Amino acid sequence: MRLVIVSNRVTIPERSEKAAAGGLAVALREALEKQGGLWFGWSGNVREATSAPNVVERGNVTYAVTDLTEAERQSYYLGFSNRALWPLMHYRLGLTEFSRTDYAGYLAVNRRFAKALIGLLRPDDIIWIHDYHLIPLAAELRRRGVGNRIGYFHHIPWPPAEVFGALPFASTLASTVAAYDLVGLQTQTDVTNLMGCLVAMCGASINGSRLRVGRRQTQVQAFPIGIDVEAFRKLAAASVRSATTPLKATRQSLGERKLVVGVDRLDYSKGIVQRLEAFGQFLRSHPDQRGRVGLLQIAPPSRSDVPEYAELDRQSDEVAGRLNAALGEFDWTPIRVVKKAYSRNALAGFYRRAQVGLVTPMRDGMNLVAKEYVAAQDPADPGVLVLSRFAGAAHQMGEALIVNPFDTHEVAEAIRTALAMPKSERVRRFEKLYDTIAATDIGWWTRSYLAVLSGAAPLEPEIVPGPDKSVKLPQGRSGSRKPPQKPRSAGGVPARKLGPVGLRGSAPAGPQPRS
Ligand code: ADQ
Repeated sequence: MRLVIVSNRVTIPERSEKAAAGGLAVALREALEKQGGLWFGWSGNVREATSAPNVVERGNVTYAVTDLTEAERQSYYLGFSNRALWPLMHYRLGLTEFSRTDYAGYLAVNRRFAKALIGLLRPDDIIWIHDYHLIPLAAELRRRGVGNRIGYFHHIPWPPAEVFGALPFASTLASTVAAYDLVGLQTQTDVTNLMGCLVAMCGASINGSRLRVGRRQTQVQAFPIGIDVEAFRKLAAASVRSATTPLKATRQSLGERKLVVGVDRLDYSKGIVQRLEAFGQFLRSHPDQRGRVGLLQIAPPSRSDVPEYAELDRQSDEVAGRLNAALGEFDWTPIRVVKKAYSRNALAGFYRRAQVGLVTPMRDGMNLVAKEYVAAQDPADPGVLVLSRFAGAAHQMGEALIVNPFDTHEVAEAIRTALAMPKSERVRRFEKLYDTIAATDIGWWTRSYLAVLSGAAPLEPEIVPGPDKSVKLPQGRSGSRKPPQKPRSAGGVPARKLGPVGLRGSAPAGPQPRS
């Protein structure tokens, strides 16, 4: 059975390039390499006219990429995907810009992708489609007679029907989800919301985790995405010894001062401006802390062509400048905002050096930074994670300090609590968090999803528990620092039923572009 992955953006690796550690792209590439496969999507290039996909072989993986025209990029990518679906799915109706032209462009690109993909498919392929750019792709494939198993993973939140229903043509778009055999979401809340949309808008009926719309039956389950915990742990440990990473320079420039770190794409969903304000509030409420701790916010710009992102760029500069002017001293700058991407080695070093990881999105599908921060800590003297309750990660990571990012005072007090937390308490929380993320790492995620999609694993309605309960872990895998004491019931598909997907190597520089 060949695996076919479809995602908005596809980067063809150089011939000599080894798999880099960490990201989703790497985990997917390894899954493809393991069983042989095809990766299809947008090349990232824009051309005046599009032609047949460019097909490139790398080992047993075939990459097939197609360009977009400028009109397609505007309507499908910048318009409907990033100005309508992205804010809508993040519960930001005020920022949602709908245009019929963009929607038509979105559907047309999905149709074009379906036509191009069909020419490359084999009868026994299983097809795994990723993210909100491509929701109607399976429906387009089915219309053209494709009967293969097709799965979809939605990386961002799915909002309740009252929010999703504000989108013109919401029910048409929602109904296309029924063309999939398996729909994966990050949390049980997202599962409930998607099911609610399909019931309210398409008359779906639900039986456990199965959803029926007309004659089609779809399995809808939560698969919380993870990171390559072991690789990240090693990178962070190595960063301490390295004489060249930015960590050394950070050490020199900070001296004995404590560090709070935030790492995000510059995106309004990540709550960066609110976080800066909360740090300012913390320094105002606790003047004894001035000069003793600094915030490093790493935030490379993304989607700068979208006006809301350009505005956020300006706003974050303005807020950081205002707070630094009001609270700084001649020898201490409270907030440093660095708008560039770093290598994973450097990020791991920053996480390791920081006493507090501040991960406070207003809404987030999962948030991998929360997991990276924990993976990078020194087990003997770990830092504290402050985590938004609106990140999918909060469903698994209850031992973090969970905050409401809309409440500046609460976040400010959590920073204070984190900085003052005794070591025994920090170690206790860290150990639980680490065990959770190690047991549900990126290899677990890929295996679990593909086992259900391919029909090798039983469909399990309770694959992941609901909000605010800590996740039930599957039996430990080699990445786990401390294997669970007792065998626990599956937080997903039992590990023994899943084929191994090893992850190794070192890491891509910079964030993966949101595909
Ligand atoms: P994103 O919105 O991109 O992903 P996130 O999960 O935080 O958000 O992943 C960002 C990645 O980019 C992390 O691996 C991080 O290390 C990296 N990164 C961020 N800033 C960086 C910098 N300055 N330099 C280098 N790397 C940087 C979407 C959803 C999330 C979901 C993921 C995966 O929005 O909710 O967790 O997909 O499903």
